[in-house]
Amino acid sequence: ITDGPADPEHDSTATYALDRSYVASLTRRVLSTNGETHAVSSPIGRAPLAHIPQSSPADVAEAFARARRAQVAWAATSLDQRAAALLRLHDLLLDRQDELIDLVVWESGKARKDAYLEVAHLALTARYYARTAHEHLDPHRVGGMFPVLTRAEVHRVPQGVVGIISPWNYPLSMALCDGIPALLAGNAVVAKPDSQTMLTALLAVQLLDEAGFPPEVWQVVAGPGPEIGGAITAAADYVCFTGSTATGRLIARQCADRLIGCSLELGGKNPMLVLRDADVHRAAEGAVRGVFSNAGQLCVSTERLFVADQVYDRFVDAFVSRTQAMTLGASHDWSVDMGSLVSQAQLDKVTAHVQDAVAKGAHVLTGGRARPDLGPFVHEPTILEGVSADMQCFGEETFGPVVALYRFHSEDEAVERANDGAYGLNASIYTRDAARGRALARRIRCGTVNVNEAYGATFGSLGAPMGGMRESGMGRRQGAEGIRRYTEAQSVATQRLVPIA
Ligand code: TXE
Repeated sequence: ITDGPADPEHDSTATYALDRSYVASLTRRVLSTNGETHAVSSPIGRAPLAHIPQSSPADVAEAFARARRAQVAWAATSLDQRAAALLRLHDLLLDRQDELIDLVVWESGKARKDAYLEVAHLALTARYYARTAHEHLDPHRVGGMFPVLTRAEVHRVPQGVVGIISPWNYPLSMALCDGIPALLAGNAVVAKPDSQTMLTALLAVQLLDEAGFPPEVWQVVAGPGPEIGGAITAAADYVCFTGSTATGRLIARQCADRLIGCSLELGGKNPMLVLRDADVHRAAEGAVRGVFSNAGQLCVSTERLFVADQVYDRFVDAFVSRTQAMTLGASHDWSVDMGSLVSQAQLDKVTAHVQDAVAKGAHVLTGGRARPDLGPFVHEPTILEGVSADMQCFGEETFGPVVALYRFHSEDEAVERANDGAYGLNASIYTRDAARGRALARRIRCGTVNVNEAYGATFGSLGAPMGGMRESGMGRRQGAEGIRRYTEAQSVATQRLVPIA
């Protein structure tokens, strides 16, 4: 495997050429008047991709003014009309998947298989919300203390204009998955996708336009987080943020000052528990997906693996051999199992965590090195043993293809260690006794717990809310919570005109 020709205009392994007119057709959707641009290059051979127009704080204000005007008419359309547009978006996503996957791979360097999962996740999200819109949003009658005298009903009123600040790790699904329910609920959106992955986000917006959403209800701004993100939190009626815990905390403070709501999907240090009765091969297969999908740049990915004493050696053999069989690379080839990290910054963080652990006595069972021969930011899938509390990767999120293995002797001990630390996003449990797994799940303080799957269950059921406890954030995407957060409850009570005695 090599990192390919790395020429976005002429790469024969990609389906679409990123020529100038193609890039220009995407970037014109950014609201930018100051003439400034930001150069973006690909993790695949550092190929130059595009110059993205940058927005100023005044552009952000203008984006909000336009969105606010458009939102009124949008909220007056029927829920069925908005749901129909979502179903058209679903079809467009599937029709244009090769093009979308190409862009995701160019911008993020991830494996093509991982990029495909983004398309699937987003299309399913669009369909799920289109089909459940009435269930989540229809007004409903409530019984009052004196129902004979009072008719009380609860309506779901849109927040107004929602600011969405999204990261680079899932350029396509993060670009729209939080915005889809916001639009469906009658809001307009001002979105700031991450600078590294703007082209994918802009192609997604082009599909929104083609699906029939009025362009003015989805404004796109671009620029550095503190300046442009700050202008968003200063003007939005509600903010949805996905990113680091440090930035999430900052945004929460800004929103608190303005008394507006926000949802924050932040970091994790997600545990997996392999119980003594687990099918070790299934658990090892799940661990490969849970740890190395998207090269570990996934909020719900497994970074701590607790294995029962009785199956430890068998599990480790199976996990290490499966890991060593993975095909690495930074290219458009479908054969790549684990792709590149997104940037030098991510590679530096992963390398620092591994080197720090090794310097303090951890043992590398497999991996451990960057692979510049395969791509500038490729890092081997890495399994560590002997990680202790003085090492960075013990409690800090690595957000890369690195996992620490620990042995446990009792389930109480495993639960206690899984709950240790600041985060509470996702956990997984492997056992042949599903009922025992579910009972154990209830003792783990994470927003999602998967039994016999590393992270997939909540994605399989988009009706299940997904998000973090403690420093992993607040609020939920998916399910009823994922759409009702974009509304305010309004109660309307009507007194019946009975004669007053
Ligand atoms: O995050 P930031 P970075 C974690 C992961 C990663 C680390 C750093 O551990 O290694 O964070 O990544 C915007 N106001 N996650 O530096 O800074 C910024 O432009 C408003 C986990 O990318 O949080 C970008 O679009 N916005 C995570 C987004 O926030 C601001 C996904 C994320 O940037 C801002 C990504 C500000 N003051 C990183 N500062 C997950 N939960 O999946 C920055 N931004």
